[in-house]
Amino acid sequence: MSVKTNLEAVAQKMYGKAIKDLDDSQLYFAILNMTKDMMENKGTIKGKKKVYYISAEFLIGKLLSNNLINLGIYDELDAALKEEGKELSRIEEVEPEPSLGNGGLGRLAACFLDSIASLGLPGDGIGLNYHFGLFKQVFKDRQQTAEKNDWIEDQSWLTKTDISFPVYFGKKKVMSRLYDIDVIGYDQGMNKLHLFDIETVDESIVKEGIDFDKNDIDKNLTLFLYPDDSDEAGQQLRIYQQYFMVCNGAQLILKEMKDNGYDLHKMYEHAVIQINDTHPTMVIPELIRILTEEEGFEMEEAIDVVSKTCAYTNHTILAEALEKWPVKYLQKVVPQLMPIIWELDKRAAIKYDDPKVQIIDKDLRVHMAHIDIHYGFSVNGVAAIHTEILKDTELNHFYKIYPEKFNNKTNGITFRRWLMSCNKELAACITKTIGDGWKKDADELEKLLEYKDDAALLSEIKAIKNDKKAALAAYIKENEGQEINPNSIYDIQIKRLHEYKRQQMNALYIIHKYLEIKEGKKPSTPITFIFGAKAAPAYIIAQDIIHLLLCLQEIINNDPDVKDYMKVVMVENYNVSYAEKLIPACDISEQISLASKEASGTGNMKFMLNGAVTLGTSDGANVEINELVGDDNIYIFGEKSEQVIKHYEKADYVSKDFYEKSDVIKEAVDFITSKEVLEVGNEERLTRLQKELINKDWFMTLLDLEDYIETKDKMFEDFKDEDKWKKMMLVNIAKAGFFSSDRTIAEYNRDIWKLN
Ligand code: 26V
Repeated sequence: MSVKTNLEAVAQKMYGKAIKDLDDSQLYFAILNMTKDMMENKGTIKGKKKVYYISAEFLIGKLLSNNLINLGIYDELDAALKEEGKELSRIEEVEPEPSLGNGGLGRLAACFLDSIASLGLPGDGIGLNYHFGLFKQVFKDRQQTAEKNDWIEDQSWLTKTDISFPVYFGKKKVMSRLYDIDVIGYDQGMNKLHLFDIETVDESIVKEGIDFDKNDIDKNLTLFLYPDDSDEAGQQLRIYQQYFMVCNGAQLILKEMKDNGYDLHKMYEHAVIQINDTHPTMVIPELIRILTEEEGFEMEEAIDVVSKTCAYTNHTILAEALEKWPVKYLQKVVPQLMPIIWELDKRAAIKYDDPKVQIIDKDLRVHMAHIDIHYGFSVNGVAAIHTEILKDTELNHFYKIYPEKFNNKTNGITFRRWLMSCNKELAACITKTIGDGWKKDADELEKLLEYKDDAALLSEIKAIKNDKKAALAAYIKENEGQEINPNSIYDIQIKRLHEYKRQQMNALYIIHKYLEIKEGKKPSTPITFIFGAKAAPAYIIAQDIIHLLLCLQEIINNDPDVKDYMKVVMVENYNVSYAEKLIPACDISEQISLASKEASGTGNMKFMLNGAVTLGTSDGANVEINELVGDDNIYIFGEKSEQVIKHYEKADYVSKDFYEKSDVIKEAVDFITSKEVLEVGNEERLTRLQKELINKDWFMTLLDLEDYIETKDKMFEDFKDEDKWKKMMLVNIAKAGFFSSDRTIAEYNRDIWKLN
């Protein structure tokens, strides 16, 4: 049956109408239902052993376009709708975006599910069904405010199952409910994303913005992703969420083992649990608890079986991001788990007396990562340099004990979403040139290198970029009310707002450029600086940086001397869907974290794949991008990670010295509290930010600022050399194959999961 016939039947059944008579919303729901049915018909991917990817975040984004592509029916449906006077890309806009993740970590989990299914491997996700996900960002008075993101509709990708488990918080019992989202592989069968909800959840307790009673666990448990955890109730709610996730996950996994008739004593032959950062770490003591208390295991064997089943991925070296829960909190929320955690601590302490590898420290805090490392069989970092830093410094004491557990898995991205879906024109151009083998074997993109001197192809790629830039300009006009020049250079930094990612350094460059233009030094090509970033509500300095960016946007875009040469746009509520519009339109990809701090980054890979050139530090996966494209096709600046680590060890970085020694730096930093900025901005915020930069600057912005300015100026110069730039674009696309998450997952499977 053709897709059109199928859709016509669904439309008749749901609305008693023909396709052409449906409004956009009805048509979306008709397509949703048809697609869900078609996915179901593909059948589940099966095998002797299955991976469970357990994660507090799955930043899946909208699913329609991706599912249609993976089913292989996108083009057919697009054509069928056109015959009825409908536009599929418009219908896609109707879908609400779930925001079940903060950033890279959650998006990685979503890319991984796509690749696991696309490689035909049996593997399910396990997580939570947050009703409002991460907050929706709304700017008011040039400041960030937070509202709830209501994404669940009566009909959605979620399917309610009949699976429900009891979960105990001490003596308090709650019931869960499992919702599933089908994950269809590219030209493959289907896996599942299992999202657990609490039966008694109550959306009506959310008041102003994202405010709600943090103590009312029965009602609030699955309302939000990582609510503000700056206070005690917030932190405890996070422990409630984590335990709820792993307790359900453990029950589901054990149920599947039993349903399949597998021997729990050999569970590791049929299941591998990949623990995504430390948020799901409690799955280890929870499984041990169930096996000993309910399945008749001796402690020794339970620990052995669980340790052979669990593997851990580390995603950061930032100390403040490594979870250490006070024993007191765990004792209150999950008292049944504490005896197990004490037991695990005792056994580790008997074997190793180094205080650095203890699970429970002298201040009675439980180091979650230490549980994973002692009681899992694999520990991996997410980019080569990150894994080396883990082995050499952060986790060196563990590396000495367990060298065989450590391995690297450089992150990747799914090309289905980040090229085939968000940049169909470039995907088609590539296919026309080298065939479509790259869709299943991303390394084939290297064939493009043969066309390095093919003027026609280079121009075509540039023309596609220009079309994407025009489309983005229109979208930004419509959504942000800002007018940008589609012929300007698009310089884009989109990622969570954090001081280590150094949006503030970019802001200082912008100030520098603004002051230059005011003095009459005008750039020959206009530049548009684009930002997208949410900041944690309790992260004050991050909020201050957003404020500065919005002030600069106001001042610069309205200054008649300047606005024809540069503009600044901070887009509101940056999310996956926005990324899909921004990335194909980008010329310069900003990846400027302080070296050693960004574990990998994955935006850097998405930009590269879409023909942007990276301006970055030697950090995370930038290092591997550099190795692949060579020094001529990337712009690297700044202090190297070894030096940065030494600065921290010696505590010898003094930002004030840099501020006082350099006129360029001083001028830019001083401008933050200039008359112009104070006229539109909030004095308290701006002064606080300026003081932070001069007196602390923990992430060494001023150390790298001059090198950044010089390198960025060079890049803008080089942009004028069209032939050179077009070649750099091509090399970046051609070398991006390594960053396909299909490669990453194949490596996880080869080295860790061993599924077939
Ligand atoms: C979490 C927190 C929480 C509290 C305060 C500050 C802070 C700073 C960073 C984090 C990040 C936690 C883990 C994480 O999201 N890591 C990201 O994982 C991505 C996927 O591996 C990787 O590409 C990013 O570089 C890494 O930051």
